[in-house]
Amino acid sequence: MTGIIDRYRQYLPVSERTRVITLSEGNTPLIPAPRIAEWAGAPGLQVYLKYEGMNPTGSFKDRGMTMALTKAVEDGSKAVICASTGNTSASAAAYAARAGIRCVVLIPDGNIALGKLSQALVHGAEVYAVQGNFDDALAMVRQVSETSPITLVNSINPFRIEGQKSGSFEIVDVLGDAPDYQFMPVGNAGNITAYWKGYKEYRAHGKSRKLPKMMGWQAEGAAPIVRGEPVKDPKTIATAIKIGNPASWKQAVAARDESGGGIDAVSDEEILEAYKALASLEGVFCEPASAAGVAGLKKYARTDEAFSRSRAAVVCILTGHGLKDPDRAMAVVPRPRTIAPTLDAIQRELKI
Ligand code: AN7
Repeated sequence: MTGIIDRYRQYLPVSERTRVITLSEGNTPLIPAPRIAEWAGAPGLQVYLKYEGMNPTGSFKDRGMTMALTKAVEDGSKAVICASTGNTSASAAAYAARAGIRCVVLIPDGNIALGKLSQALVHGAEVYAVQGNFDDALAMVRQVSETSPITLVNSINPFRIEGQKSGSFEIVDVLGDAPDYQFMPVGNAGNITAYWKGYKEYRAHGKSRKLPKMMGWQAEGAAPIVRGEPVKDPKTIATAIKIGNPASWKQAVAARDESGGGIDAVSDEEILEAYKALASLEGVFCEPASAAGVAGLKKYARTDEAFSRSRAAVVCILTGHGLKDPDRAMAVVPRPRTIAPTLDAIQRELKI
C-alpha cells in the first residue's frame, strides 16, 4: 500500500522505523479542462483540475491527516481532536480509526454537509455539535489540546502542512514544472500555506524551474483576508470555507505576496455557477467550496486581459468531492419528471 508518505518520504519528517498510518491517499488525477478555459473566457489557457475529491475520504485533508496521525501515533498519543467545517473531521475520524485511537470532533451545529457528518460518525468519532461557528469550535479545541493529553490535528499542527505539500509535488511530477498560476479556495488557509511550501521546496531540490502565482479565493460573506479583519458572523453556502478568522492567515498572505499572486473574494452566485459548469462541461463533480477557485479563475480572466489572452498553465485545486454535499446539488438542478411505465410515455417526453 503506497500513500504520500511512501512516495515522498525523503521530503517528509519520517524515519525508516515510523509506522505509517495510510489509506493510500494522494496520486489524484490532474484533468485537462479546455471547456472550463472557454467558459472562463480564456480559451488559450492550459487549465488543469487537481481532483482532490478522489482521495480516500473525498478531500485533500487526507494528505495532511496521514502525516498528522502517523506522527501522533509515533509520539505515543492515544487520542486526536479537531474542529471542523466537515472534511477535516471526516478525514481525522477515518485515519484515527485506522490507527486504532480515539477521535474527538467539534463541528458548528447545523452547518456541515451531510456526507461529511455521516463519515465522522460511521468511522466512530465522538462528535459534538457546538452552538457557534467554526472559529468558536477551533478556539475550544486549541484550549483542550493545550491542557489535556490529546493531539490537535487541525492545520495548526505542522505535520498537516507537511503532508499537504505533497499536492504540489504531484502537480510538478505530472507537468514537468510548476504551473504559472494556481487557483484555490481559502478557508482556514492551511492548504495555500502547504502548496506554497511544497512548490518552494521542490524547486530548491531542482524538480522545477518556476514557482506559480498563488491565487486564493474566499467567499464574499466569509472573506477576512480580503477585508483585512476577522469576520464575526461568516456567511456562505460553501460551508467548508465558512471561516471568519483563519489560523494560517499570516502564512496565506506570505504565499500571496512572495508568489506575486492574490487573494480575493467571489460571491455565492459565482461559486454555484462554477460548480455547475465543472459538473456539466467537464464531468467533474466537486463540492461548492472547491468551485470557489474556478469561480475566481473566471473573475480574474475578466479583469486581466493579458492573462485571459495568454497560454498560461493554470491549475485549479478541487479540494473536495461533490458527493459530500448532495443537498446542495439537489438544490441547483431540476427534479426528475415522473412518467408512466410505458414506451409511449418516454417517447412523448424525448420528442425524438
Ligand atoms: C472542500 O474541514 O477547514 O484554507 O474544517 O473542506 O486549508 O482551510 C475545510 C476546509 C477548501 C479550505 N475546500 O482549506 C475543515 C476545513 C474544502 C474544504 C477548504 C476546506 P483551508
